[in-house]
Amino acid sequence: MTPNPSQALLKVFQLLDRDGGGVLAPRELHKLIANIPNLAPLDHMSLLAFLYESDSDGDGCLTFEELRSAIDSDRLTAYTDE
Ligand SMILES: [Ca+2]
Repeated sequence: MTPNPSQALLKVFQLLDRDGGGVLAPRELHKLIANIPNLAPLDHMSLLAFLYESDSDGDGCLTFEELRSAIDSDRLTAYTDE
């Protein structure tokens, strides 16, 4: 059985969202990306660019929905693919 990537992502998201605020700050996002299997680590500038592009409400943090739609649209792999 293949785990649902969305479920796995939600699990990591909740682990890292320590205050339960429902959003990830850039530092937390960095840890999350480091925990996604088969994904190359993202350097800081790429991470910030990804965050900026994915942050649809512009609050500087990513909600799970913002993150999931970014990953669903393969925007993240565009940053990690060489
Ligand atoms: Ca946001």
